Amino acid sequence: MSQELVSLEKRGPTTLITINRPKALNALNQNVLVALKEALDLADADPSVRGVIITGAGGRAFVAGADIAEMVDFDGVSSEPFAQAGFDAMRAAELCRKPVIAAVSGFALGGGMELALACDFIFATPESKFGQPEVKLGVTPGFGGTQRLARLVGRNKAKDLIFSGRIIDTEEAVKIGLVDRVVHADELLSTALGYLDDVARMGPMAVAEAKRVINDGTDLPLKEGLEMEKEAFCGLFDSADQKEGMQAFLTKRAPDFKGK
Ligand code: CO8
Repeated sequence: MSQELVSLEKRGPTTLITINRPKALNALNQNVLVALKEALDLADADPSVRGVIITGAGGRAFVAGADIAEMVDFDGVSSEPFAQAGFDAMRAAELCRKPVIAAVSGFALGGGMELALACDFIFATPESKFGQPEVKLGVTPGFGGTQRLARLVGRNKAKDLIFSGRIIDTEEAVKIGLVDRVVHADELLSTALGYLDDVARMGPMAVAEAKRVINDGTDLPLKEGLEMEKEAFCGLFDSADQKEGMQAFLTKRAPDFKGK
């Protein structure tokens, strides 16, 4: 993995993934996208990891978008591997069986906002800025913005942001349901780490299943989503974690979950 572009650090039960191109405001080029997917896959596969934070180096930007210098000469065919690398990296965040928080300090624009949208939560500072400015460059969002943004904030609000390409501040981003938590920049990481420390005390299989059923089930008709939930719920009764969690409650002690 290109350690210099994407760094990985273990902080207690959490993997901190930092996109590290601060001079280009952490713009996503193909190498960053590949390294990001690798980092997320590693975190997903490691049972000692119970949560993930993605952030950007330098404080000025989470990610200011896909790398415009790398894309400028693409045509319809040569753009495909880049689009696929973005698709794969964003899907890796979405499919990761641990909660993933985007810790956004500064700009989250274009592909940067799309990366944040693929995470489970967006924690931001009062100074963060969000937007899908792709139409200013003559393209649409290409890493999931039309789909994930519309599902999160509604079709018309997504159209407003995407058609106008306007940049919004954290206050508006909270109002439309894009940002989950606002904290001062110097407390951004510690707040995200603290949240994931709390989740790490829960049953990991239960958290993973809840994430999967919410992500996949809410795109289905209600009846099918409810069936999916029922299957996941019953399936967890075959786990040692369910026995441990319920026995711990009944014997008034803290559970010791093994993720099995
Ligand atoms: N790509 C490449 N370089 C970038 C990017 C970017 N997205 N954003 C910033 N940079 C670079 C600048 O070129 C500059 O480099 P240099 O110092 O060498 O000139 C450096 O970062 C600092 O940027 P600025 O000097 O522009 O800093 P400002 O504070 O003046 O402005 C902004 C900050 C407002 C964030 C400004 O940099 C900006 O508008 N950036 C571009 C934002 C944007 O349009 N993002 C969307 C990109 S398109 C996209 O993400 C599509 C995703 C799907 C792709 C699918 C592909 C098939």
